[in-house]
Amino acid sequence: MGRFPEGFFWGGATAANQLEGGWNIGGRGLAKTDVTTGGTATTPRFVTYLNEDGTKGKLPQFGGVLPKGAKYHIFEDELYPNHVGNDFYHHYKEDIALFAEMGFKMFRMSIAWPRIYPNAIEEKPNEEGLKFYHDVFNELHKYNIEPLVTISHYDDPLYIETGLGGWQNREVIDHYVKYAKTLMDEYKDDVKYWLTFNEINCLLMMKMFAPNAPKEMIRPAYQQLHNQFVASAKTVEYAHENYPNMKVGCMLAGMASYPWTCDPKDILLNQFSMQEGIYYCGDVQALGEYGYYAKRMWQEDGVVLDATPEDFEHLKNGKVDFFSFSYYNTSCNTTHDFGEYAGSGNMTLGAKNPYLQYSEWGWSTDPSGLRWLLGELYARYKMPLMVVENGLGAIDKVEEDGMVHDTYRIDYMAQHIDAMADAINDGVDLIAYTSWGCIDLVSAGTGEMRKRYGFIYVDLDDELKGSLARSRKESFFWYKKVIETNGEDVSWK
Ligand code: BGP
Repeated sequence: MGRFPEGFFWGGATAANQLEGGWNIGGRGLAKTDVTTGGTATTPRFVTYLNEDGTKGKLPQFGGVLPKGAKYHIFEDELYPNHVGNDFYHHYKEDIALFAEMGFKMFRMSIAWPRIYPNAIEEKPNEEGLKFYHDVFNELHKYNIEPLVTISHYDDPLYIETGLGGWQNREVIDHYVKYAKTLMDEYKDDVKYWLTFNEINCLLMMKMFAPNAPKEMIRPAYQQLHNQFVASAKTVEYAHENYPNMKVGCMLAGMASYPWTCDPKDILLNQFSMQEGIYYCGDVQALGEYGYYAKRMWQEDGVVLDATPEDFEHLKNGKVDFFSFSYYNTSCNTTHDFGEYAGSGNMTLGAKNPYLQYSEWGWSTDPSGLRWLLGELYARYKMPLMVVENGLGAIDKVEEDGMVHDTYRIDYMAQHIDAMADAINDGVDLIAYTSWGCIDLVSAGTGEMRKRYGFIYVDLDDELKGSLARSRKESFFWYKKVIETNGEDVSWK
């Protein structure tokens, strides 16, 4: 056998809110991303709203609470990058043809929930939304590209928050399950691989990023997560009962971390961090129950879950079929003062690792960490793994010959592909690699277009100006060769 098994799924990954555009057409409802402005590596994205007295208000994307009586609002003088994405809504045929040219075997995409149920609560789905995704799947199948579909990727209908009080309301579980069942019934012949929630563990991110935040701000996340776990498990059960050929996976942010020193206190701190960051969610979704350490976390944060005995039954019966995750970087935990090793950029978690290089956005490059994480996850969950996001966000420059020569991206990805090959050689059952943002799209963290990940360049800038024309970067031709050789040859001139 070569480095990668036959039938390995090479491909790329995207999310509806970051690439589709078409935010107010085809009967689509609003998502939070539609009231979120652009930001940069150092300034946050804002959500915009109208105060009761008619004045304009803005809150940082994460961690704020709307003032009493305020309503989310779209202002003419603000830029909302997700309204445009890269306009995949109108370019999908051209884009999928380019994916096919690279030889993609799999395309990870998400369905915009507000395109199917604009406010989540409707009884009947929006036919125009259903048709759009039929068209996309038909196009993919034309080229034998297997879709991998995320059911919820950061664009739940805004009404869930404004009208239902968010995911802490158990009613939302039913709306999600209704939506997921609609998708499975509708696309049973089109889609075999599903992911229930993108980076579900990010709900606990505040605990990780702002451990000193008031407990009452962290607490709701536990209930929201519990409700999402139940929604996910019920979806898995539905698939298993009705469509035995379907495979449903979980999707977590691969928030891998190391102890910064060999001080046993750092080792312990890092163990807690991995439990809180990854295993809390992974254990429920893949093993069917909360880990032993969950009690400690609940105690620490004063959490009393509103959960029924039936919930725990569903969690047990709705274990996922495979485990998927995103992997970009690693971080370090320490009880020591890290002074000059403090991070910068939009991922300032913990101390900087002196052995790694960091991007302008503060993200480290750590291919060995991927091999390590794959091993940890496989040992624990013993089920097929997929790396469904990985890549380098960078500023690309179109050179005089009209092309982006993104050898830095090739270099980053080649190292990670080698790390995956090593993990497979170690014995890990890895079945897919879909690199993030295979075509340039809006950054989730900063809302920028200039933070590009693609093999395909899209002519659009942060002011949302540009022709939207697509062109092949140097990495396009490199990835084509990687796929052609099934990952044997990752070299480049
Ligand atoms: C993950 C998200 C993606 C994606 C990626 C890159 O967390 O699942 O939606 O955007 O990160 O992050 P960013 O866009 O902030 O560079």
